[in-house]
Amino acid sequence: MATEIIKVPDIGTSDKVTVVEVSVKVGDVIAEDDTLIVLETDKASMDVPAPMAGKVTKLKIAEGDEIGEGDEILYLEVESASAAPATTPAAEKPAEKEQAAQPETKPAATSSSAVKPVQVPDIGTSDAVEIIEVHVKVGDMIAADDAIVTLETDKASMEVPAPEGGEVVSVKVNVGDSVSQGDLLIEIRGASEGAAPVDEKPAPVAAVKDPEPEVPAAAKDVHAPSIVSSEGDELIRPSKPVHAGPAVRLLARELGVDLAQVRGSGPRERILKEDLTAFVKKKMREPERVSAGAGIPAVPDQDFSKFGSVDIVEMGRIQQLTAANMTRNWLNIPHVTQFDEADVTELENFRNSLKPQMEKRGVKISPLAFLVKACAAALHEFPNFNVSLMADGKHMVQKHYVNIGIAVDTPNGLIVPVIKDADKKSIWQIAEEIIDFAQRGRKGQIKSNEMQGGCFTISSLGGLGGTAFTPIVNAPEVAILGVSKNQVKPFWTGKEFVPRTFTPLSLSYDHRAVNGADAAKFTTYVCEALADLRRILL
Ligand code: CAO
Repeated sequence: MATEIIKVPDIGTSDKVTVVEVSVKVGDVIAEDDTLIVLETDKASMDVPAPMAGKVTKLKIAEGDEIGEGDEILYLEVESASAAPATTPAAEKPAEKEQAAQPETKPAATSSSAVKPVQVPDIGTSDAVEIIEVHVKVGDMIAADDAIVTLETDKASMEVPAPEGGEVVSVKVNVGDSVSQGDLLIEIRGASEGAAPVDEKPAPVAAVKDPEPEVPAAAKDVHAPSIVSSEGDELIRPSKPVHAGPAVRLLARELGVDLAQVRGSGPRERILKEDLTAFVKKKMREPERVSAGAGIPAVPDQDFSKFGSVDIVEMGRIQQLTAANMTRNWLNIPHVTQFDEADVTELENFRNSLKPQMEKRGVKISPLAFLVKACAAALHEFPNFNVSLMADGKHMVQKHYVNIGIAVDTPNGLIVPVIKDADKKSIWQIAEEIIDFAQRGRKGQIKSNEMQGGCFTISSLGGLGGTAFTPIVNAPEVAILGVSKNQVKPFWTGKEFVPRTFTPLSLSYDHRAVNGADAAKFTTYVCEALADLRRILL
């Protein structure tokens, strides 16, 4: 064991530069080329890579220090004193250059096995592609499938794996070289004579990238301090040490991304540019799902195919809009739901008595038409339900018209066409409009202007079932009435139980606009109006 003093290499300037990141700590076992520190001037940032592998025993600098060429960075405990001179700047010691200059038959090991060439395999293109990383050096013992080099086109980056294990006896390429199929990459001395012939080349492992602008070439050179312009960017530094090149660090700072949150897919978990873009894309999609900038973490996607057969089905346009609106309303509105039951025994008797006229007119009056009328009257009685809150939090709009939306279930999703001036319309007119909306709604024929201008919404599940539910307020309205299925129940008159028919009502309201006492008064009024329609005339 020997201790090497690692110093700041030639960084292309005689000025002092700032240490913006110390990427290692005492006790870390590092590999050659691991980033030790990141330096930054007001114009550029640069990685200083380790010139050799070893264990960090002492740190001589800290973040914020101003340092220059020749200053001590750290002490490294290395295997033997024959390691590269500690004062050799990393920039002047790109391992590949030395290796490329070495004779191919350099006796790097005692094995008598034959030396075999490893060439660029079929990479799916006849064009020359750039080497962005060389993962091996002379003397390395590598296993079959270990990455030798990483190639990069504008569409993909790919690792070329070793066809067999053995000792690297020469490296023929450097970072930045352009190579194509058949070019010699390295030579290895096979672990055994019986190993598979090296020309049986495994396919390169490709990672498809988005066709986005290339990072500066300097950023790809991981062996020398790389300098890229960072003029004008906001200084956002990783919250913990990460492996990433200067171009990726620069881009992260420009985008305001903490690289510590990005998972690196490169060698030794090095963060590549595509890792950063994938991270940003994912983050950009998240706010759409939470709406209104609520900052609530999105529910992450899962691979459900692990549990059984699945299909990915695109949601329809109406379904997507409904989802966005429901989320917005649910997150923005403090909801409270008031429950009540309306005794509709007499009303149902009256409605049934109208059946001959319904047949004659060809218009069926469902209980919903009476509910619309009762709610229209209630909005007159309680105008504080006929408002919309303004975004400034200081004003509200008081409406002097009564338009009532009806939630209609259609094959494409939920729509809410509006009965305009419901307070001025007869039960027959309201019933006709409901039937028309239901029929045209299911054919997708409701126009968008027919779904605008509502003051209050009724969502009736009375034809379907249920005893109560909590509807979501249809903003900018401040209340919605949920209607469930009529039930015949025993009612105590004071002397005896008699069967009566009740409609369950669920009034959800925006508690910023309406208080609980008003809600109780509102539902009580609706119940009384349904129990005796003459009240509406008062
Ligand atoms: N109790 C018992 N029966 C009821 C009832 C109630 N509260 N309300 C309606 N019914 C009956 C009707 O009288 C009709 O009976 P007949 O077939 O014997 O005549 C039957 O239920 C079906 O009514 P309908 O649904 O055709 O008519 P409607 O006027 O009650 O409702 C419409 C029309 C368009 C609102 C409705 O079809 C619909 O789409 N409802 C779904 C609304 C929805 O999805 N809401 C949830 C939104 S998410 O909050």
